[in-house]
Parts: sequence; C-alpha cells; structure tokens
Amino acid sequence: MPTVQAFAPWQDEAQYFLAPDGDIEAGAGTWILEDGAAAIEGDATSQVGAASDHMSLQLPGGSSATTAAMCIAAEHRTLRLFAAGPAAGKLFVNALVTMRSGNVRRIRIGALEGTGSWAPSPIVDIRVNEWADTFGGALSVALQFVARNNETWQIDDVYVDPYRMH
Ligand SMILES: [Ca+2]
Repeated sequence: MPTVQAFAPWQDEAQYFLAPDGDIEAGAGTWILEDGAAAIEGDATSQVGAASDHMSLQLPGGSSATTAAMCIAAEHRTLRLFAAGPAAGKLFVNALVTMRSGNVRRIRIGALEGTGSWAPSPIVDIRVNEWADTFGGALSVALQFVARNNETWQIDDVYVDPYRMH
C-alpha cells in the first residue's frame, strides 16, 4: 500500500496509508453512514491529498461514520485524521474488531477535541493492533467516528501509520 508523509507540515514525519476512502473522494460509498452522516462538498482546509480533493464527511449530532474493515497487524499502531468540531466538543473514535466468533467488538480508542476549525487530530493509538498476533497475525478492524448529540463535526483524510517506531 502506498504511504505518504501526510502530516509532515505538523512535524510528524511518519509514513501513513489512507484508510479505505479515507479522503472521501470516492463519495464514502464504502463507509457505513448512520443517523445523518453524509459526504459533503468541501475538503479539509489543509488539503493534504490532491489539490483537486473536494469532499469530506459531515457528522451531525448523534451520527456515526464507519470505514470499511481493514486488515490490521501488530505494526499498525496509530491513526490520524483531520477533524473540525465545535470548541469543547468531542468526537469519539472506536475500533470495531471482528472477533473469531464473527461478533464485532467495539473498543473506544480516542476522543478528539474540537477547536472550532479544521485541525490535524492528535496521533491516536489503535491499541487493538496488539491483539493481532493472537489472531494469526492480523485482524479485521473498522474505524468508527461518533459525534455527540448537538455537535456537528466534519472529518477528512483518515490515515493509518503502518511503521511507527516507539
Ligand atoms: Ca477529502
């Protein structure tokens, strides 16, 4: 998978790959959008992808957006994205892990804080990547973003870091 230094302007030299349609430029057809979440016109202002990028996801209060599942191995330690939300707002980040039984387990891995405008998120630990070895080397994980009631968020450019060294 091709990787890019998507956050280099923010002193983060890590190589990242894009989550499935993580830049919403394919219209979020592979995302699961619930309770009003939708692809809309308008890119994250930093536009770390192509200059022609023009789509992002809007998450009205109480809505959620979930990526397609990806294969997460032990080395997939962190994720990062761009988000815009109200100051003092919170956007929850969950990992949805398909267990051996086929059931999906939801693990809260982060809560982004709003700044009132587009901003790069903190680096979020995926955490469940540590289970990969007990799942035969990789597990199926979808990333879910959940807006609190009465808070409208936008997200764009969801990236996963496959190489980060600690
Ligand atoms: Ca975009």
